[in-house]
Amino acid sequence: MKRSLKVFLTGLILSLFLGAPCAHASNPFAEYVYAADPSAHVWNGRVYVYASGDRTDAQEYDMTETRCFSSDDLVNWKDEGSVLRIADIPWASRHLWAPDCALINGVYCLYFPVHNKEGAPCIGVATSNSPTGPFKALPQPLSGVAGIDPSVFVDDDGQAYIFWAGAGLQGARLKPDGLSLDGPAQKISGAKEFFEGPWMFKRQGHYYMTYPALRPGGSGRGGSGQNYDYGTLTSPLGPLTYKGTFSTSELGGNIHGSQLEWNGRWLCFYHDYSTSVGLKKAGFKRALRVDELRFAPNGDILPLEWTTSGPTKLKNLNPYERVEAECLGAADIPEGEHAIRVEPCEAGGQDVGSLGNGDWMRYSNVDFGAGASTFEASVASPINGAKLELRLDSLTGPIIGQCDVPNTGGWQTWQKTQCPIILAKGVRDVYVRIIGEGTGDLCNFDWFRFTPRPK
Ligand code: FUB
Repeated sequence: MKRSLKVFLTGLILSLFLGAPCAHASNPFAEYVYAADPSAHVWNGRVYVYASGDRTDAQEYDMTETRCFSSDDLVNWKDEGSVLRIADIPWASRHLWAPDCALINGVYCLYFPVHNKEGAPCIGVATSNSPTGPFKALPQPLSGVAGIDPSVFVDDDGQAYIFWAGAGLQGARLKPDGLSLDGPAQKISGAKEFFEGPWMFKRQGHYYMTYPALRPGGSGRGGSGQNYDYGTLTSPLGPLTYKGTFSTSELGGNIHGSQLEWNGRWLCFYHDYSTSVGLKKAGFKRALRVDELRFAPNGDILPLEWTTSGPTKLKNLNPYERVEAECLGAADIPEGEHAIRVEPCEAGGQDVGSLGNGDWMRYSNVDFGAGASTFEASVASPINGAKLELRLDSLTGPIIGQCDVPNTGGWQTWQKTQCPIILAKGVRDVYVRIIGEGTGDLCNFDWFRFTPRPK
């Protein structure tokens, strides 16, 4: 046998039986859906990202829903669905834009900009006792605020501040329940070329404010692009000392995001429109990204390095516990259109719907340990003959199982299906691909779980 063939076969056998390392890109994340303006917070060991729900048929910034995504590993992102819709805000008309959420006195307060029925830009609050809603909007917008892009910073002493883009960079204290201003709005001076999207964080006792800024000579929107600038402050309401630009909207359009520390690492969430490039109205169909944020020894923010791999994983995925189908490391986006749809599930939470022949989902860093023996999934379909095909590491990787999807009698009539599993050991990526006849929808998928091989 030739040496090269021997090396190849040895590699293949080792990867099949020992487990191959997984090194898959995760930027943009949740790339099967358009979303923008990510505001991130960590609560109870998960990061929650609140985002503008850009429309697939966007003509402008005509968003009608706020979306939420969460993760405990920074690789697999659970699509929590739509947590607020314009239709649920009695005084709103259009343009449900960049949101933020804060935990104030045990209540999750979602702050959102939207135009009122008279067309004026207002900021509203909706509350819930869960970070994923349902959120109920207060009957009136916040009084004393006119503008867009709210963000809320809660200081170490529990005092909450709200910032927004109005007549320049504005800020105010919030009352202890977070539901109204405690004092007048104040203009924060010093934010050179400020355009929108303010975000405050505190590091080593210093306050930082990041914001999308006008590029010299640019309009701040559209083709001219934006810079991502920042300054530091000695107290939340300023003044701000301008420090510079740490990133820029590489494709043009805008950039807007948030920064936080998690497990000793600083992260920057932001957006571009890399999943819609070449499509009509691409700049209104944006994609979520996250990368590590680094600082110089003197505290300056270093230029943000945009990566396709994203931050390193925090942990592996345990396949022996129930995994929600919408907890995705990646999914199919043929030619920029959306192949899969995450939708409310009548069995609770969300499911992945509209699955047709060839559609696929990836679950990353699945830790099979010594090996799995069976796969069980909850599926729904009014069609005969669909299957879930499971492969390791890529769409052409080894097949580890194939599960029939029974005709359950309806798109929301759920049944369990099971199949034996071979070759799944160690830490691997798992691709679930739908196989069946025709070009229409074949099945919906709610959750799955593997069973470990008996010792
Ligand atoms: O998402 C709509 C608008 O685009 C936001 O309010 C701005 O910050 C910009 O990202």
